[in-house]
Amino acid sequence: MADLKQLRDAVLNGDAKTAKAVTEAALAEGVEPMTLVHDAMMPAMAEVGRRFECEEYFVPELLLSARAMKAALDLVRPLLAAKGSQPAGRVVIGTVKGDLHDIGKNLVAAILEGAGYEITDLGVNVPPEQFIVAVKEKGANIVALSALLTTTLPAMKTTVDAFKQAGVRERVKILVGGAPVTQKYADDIGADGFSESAAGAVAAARKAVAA
Ligand code: B12
Repeated sequence: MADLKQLRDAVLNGDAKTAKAVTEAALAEGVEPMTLVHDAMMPAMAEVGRRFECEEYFVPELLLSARAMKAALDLVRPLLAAKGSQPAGRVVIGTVKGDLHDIGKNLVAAILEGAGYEITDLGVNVPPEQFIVAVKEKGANIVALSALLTTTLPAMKTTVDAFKQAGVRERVKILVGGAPVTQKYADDIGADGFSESAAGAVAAARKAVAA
């Protein structure tokens, strides 16, 4: 029987080896990949965040937990990928300039991929120009921006503005997300969509494209 608590504890304790082994075993037993993400990995990261906020955890613990989460997520991501040949849309995704957080962004990428979108993941600390070049190269119709720091939120606006200045703003729908991002902020900077969760990203993408 797959032990979701063991996976949750492994991420919480920064034990990448166990996180990977438990994920492998659970998938082999036929546990739904999204169950692992929603019922074990995300609650674990929420608890990591809580511990960090009340100074029970510090940056080294955060890094270890992030690494354990990534080890588990790497096994799940390919299984979320759609089997259809025609993509639902082409998405360029990245964490904005100055920001190194990528766990939420990776989840959003995995879930969009699972919904049939073709994903180009530019990684973290991505300057506006790099998003623009990738959109042109890939013929993308959606850009997804992630930010986790209040200090990097303005980089979302800078990125939206750079698309306008480059004359390619009309070509794409821009989605924004990350813990400090709100619907109001998304509206203020002229983004086309927002979701506070990875699960809501698919609906946000569909809504933005249909608008
Ligand atoms: C893990 C972590 C780290 C790790 C990151 C590892 C990694 N590979 O990502 C490390 C240790 C590197 C780190 C570093 C720092 N961190 Co940090 N970190 C966190 C922590 C604990 C968890 C973040 C996380 O992964 N959450 C889990 C994911 C699943 O949630 P999420 O990112 O919010 O994403 C979800 C949604 O927001 C949404 N979403 C996300 N992106 C997008 C995009 C789109 C388009 C859409 C639609 C949706 C969407 O979907 C996701 C899934 O549901 C948070 C605390 C917290 N409670 O959030 C602090 C936190 C974000 N960090 C913080 C800080 C201060 C830092 C540092 C400055 C610390 C330091 N003194 O060095 C550095 C900054 C480095 C940098 N330049 O970026 C602060 C930010 C405070 C603020 N208001 O700005 C937080 C809030 C902790 C705190 N309370 O102090 N951090």
